[in-house]
Parts: sequence; C-alpha cells; structure tokens
Amino acid sequence: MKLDELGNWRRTHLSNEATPKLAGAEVVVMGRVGDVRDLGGIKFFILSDISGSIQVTAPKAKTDKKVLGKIDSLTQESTVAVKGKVVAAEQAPRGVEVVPSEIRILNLAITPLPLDPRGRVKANLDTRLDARALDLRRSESLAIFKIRHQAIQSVRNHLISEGLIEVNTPKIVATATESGAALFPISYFEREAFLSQSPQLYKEVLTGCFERVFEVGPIYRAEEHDTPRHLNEAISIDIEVAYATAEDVTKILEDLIVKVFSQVKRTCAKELKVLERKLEVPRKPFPRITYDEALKKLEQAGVKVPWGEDLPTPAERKLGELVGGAYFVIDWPMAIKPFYTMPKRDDPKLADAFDLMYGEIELASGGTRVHQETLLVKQLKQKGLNPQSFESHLQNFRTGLPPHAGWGLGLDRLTMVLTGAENIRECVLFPRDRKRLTP
Ligand code: AMO
Repeated sequence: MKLDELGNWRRTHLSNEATPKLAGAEVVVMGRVGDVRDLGGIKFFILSDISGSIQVTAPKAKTDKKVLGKIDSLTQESTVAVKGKVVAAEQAPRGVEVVPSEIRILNLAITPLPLDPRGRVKANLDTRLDARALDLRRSESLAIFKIRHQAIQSVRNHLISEGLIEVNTPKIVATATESGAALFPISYFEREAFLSQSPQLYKEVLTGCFERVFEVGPIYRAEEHDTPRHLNEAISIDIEVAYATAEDVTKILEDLIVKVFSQVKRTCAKELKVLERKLEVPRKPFPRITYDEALKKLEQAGVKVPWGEDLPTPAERKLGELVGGAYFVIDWPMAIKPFYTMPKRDDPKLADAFDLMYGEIELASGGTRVHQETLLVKQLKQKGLNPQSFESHLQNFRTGLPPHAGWGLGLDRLTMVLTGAENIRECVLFPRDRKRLTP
C-alpha cells in the first residue's frame, strides 16, 4: 500500500486538547493507532499521542469510502494524521471524539508486533529491552522517563541556585580513578586510553578555577556482574566545591534530595499514579550512621561483616530493612575508600567520606578530598598506584588547589527510588550491561 505524505498538514491539537468545549471545530490530530473496531454502523479507532488519546469515529453512512478503506487497512501502532470535526459524545472516552473527513496514513506498522505496548500481553524485561523503542511507548515507561526528566530538571535548578556551574569533562581518559571498579580500554590512535569511570579528577581540579562545579554525564564501569542496580554505562550527577568539607556537601545533597522528591511528587502526580507509587519526601536531617554502628546493627541482626570491608549486597539489604528511607553511612575505613579521599583529622584510619543510602540502594558517595600533593602521592602508593602515571593530575596540586569536597549521585538509581522500579534497566532508555550492547 502506498503511504500518504505529511504534505502541508500540521498538527493543530494534541489529543488531550480536543475537549467537548471544542465541539464543531475542525482539527488535525496525529498519532499512533490503538484498537481498531468495526461495530456495524461505525468504524472507530483510538489515536494516541504524547498527551493521551482520542477516539476517531467514522459513521459508515456519512463517511467517505476512501476514509473507511483507510481505517480498514490500519494496524496497531501505525502512525496517522486525521483531519476532522470534534464532536461531543458521551459514549466516547473523555466524552469527545473526532469524526474524520480525511485520513493520511504516514507509516504502517507490520504485525504481529514484537510486544504489545498497551501492556495487555505481559512480556519479560529481556523481551521488552529487545524491542525497547516499542516498550518505551508503554504508559509505565513514559511515566518513568517523565519522572527522570523532572528529577534532572530539579537537580539542575537546585545546583545552579547553590551557585554551581555546569561543566563537561572528557570521557576519554588516561587513568583510573575509582580503584574498585574496572576500566574499559579503548584504542586511541597509537596509545591505549580508557572510558572515564568518574569525572573525579577533573572536577577536583576545576575547584581551583570555578570553585563550585557540577556535571551530569556518563560513567563507564567494566563490572562483570549482573545485578538489578549495576550497569556498565550509568549517568552520574557529580559536584565538587572549593573551601568545603564532607559535612558541607552532605547538606547540599540532603537539600537536593528533598527538593527532587518534593518536586516530583508535586509535578508528576499523574505519572506516580500510573506507576502506583506513593512517594514520601524524606525529612531533614537524614540519619547519619557510622560504619561501626552499621556493622553493630548488622551483627545484631545476624549479618557479620569484618571491619574494613565494604558492605556486600546482603548487608546493604539488611541495613536498608533496619534503617529504611534516606540515610548517610559515615566514617568509612580509609582502606576501602579511593586514593583521593581525605582521612579524618582525629582518626586517620577513618575516611572523611560518606555514602547516601535509600533503603538498600547506594545512591551517592562523596567526601572531603586530599588537596596536598605529598599526602596524595603517599595515598596513591598505598593503593599500589604509580604516582608517575598521575603526573598530569598531580601538577595541579602545585598551583594552590583549594581544599574541596564533593559527591557523585547516580541518576539511574535516583530514578529507581523515585519510581519504585526494581531493576535499574527500567530507568535507562537503552541499558548497557554485560550481555546487552544493542539496541
Ligand atoms: P561511586 O563509584 O560510589 O563514587 O559512584 C557514585 C554513584 O554512581 C552510581 N554508580 C552506578 N550506577 C549504576 N551502575 C554502576 N555500575 C554504578 N557505579 C556507580 C551510584 C554511586 O553511588 N568519584 C566518586 C564520587 C565522589 O566521591 O564524588 C564515585 O564515582 O549511585
């Protein structure tokens, strides 16, 4: 079948703008085709666009044969443009329908589709991710990404209001920053380079130039494990602030989390309803639990973690059950924090660093950083790293880099807790994991 051209037609109204008040007006609506029905005297179909949907109803006796023929050839998810009159109709969803005078078929979907975006036939996550562009048409997916959009908007507004400026640092880099996470090597002309694990080193250096910076960008981690919270490409919201300590930046983080939760709750009520998510805005100040206290609580609950080790997933899960909501874990052992972390002045085996948890999910980590070259070189060596590989970074510490602190907050995980998604892949358009490089 030959498709129609868009030609000089332009959408005059979104589907949700067609209300009974508009009865009698001629409109052009465009969107995707849902159910097509033939009920004796009438043919009708649901047209969906980004705003919602509207019923297009063609009474056979009064409608041009060409228009009726086009309705017959429609398949679910095809895109069409409909010119017609708005008619108030009690029996139609939303009490209104469009009676078409002309239809242009812009593209025909080939059936059967790999999945049903109306969600009537349930598909597992892998099948959905294989047909992700279609899956993203589901109302639940749309709700998740509208909430994500609102979250990032609130993050930007808040950080800018705190006097931070947005920066973009290189994602092709020469060295590692996060000792625990593995690197993806890439070939860079005649040299080896890596995909950046974190903007850490650049954001620190920028405190010497712009004092207060933030970045929203991808981080790449060559983690081999397959978990509901880890991806190989994630989006991190990073901040770094001059003349500040861990305590100062936890306050920025706390304020930010409260703001994001409140704004999502206020502006995304419809989306939260689609997801059946009751969002509770955390109250400030969030509890602060020391690493030692966390270990004690865990031991009392029968989960033993040897001092000096990171909290494994079962321990995080238990701690989430015991504490719940948003809370900080502070005073971590230096041994498990990266080389750039400042030790606590009164107890140097502990780090002046924190993690922000939400239930069992680690949302962010951060702390005060080392700004003196001698200490940084010492800590690089303690971690078994070669200071010479960090020469281009170290030279910045000879130019009066100010004391500074910051954090990194995972946007995909933040979206998980806002939406209640159980798998991080639900919150990322095209997730990258060990098995998935397409779509
Ligand atoms: P960290 O490695 O803890 O710290 O990362 C910060 C936050 O980024 C998110 N995140 C991830 N999300 C999904 N998949 C992953 N594989 C993944 N890895 C990390 C988490 C995590 O809390 N440079 C420090 C931050 C700082 O100190 O400023 C860093 O990268 O939400």
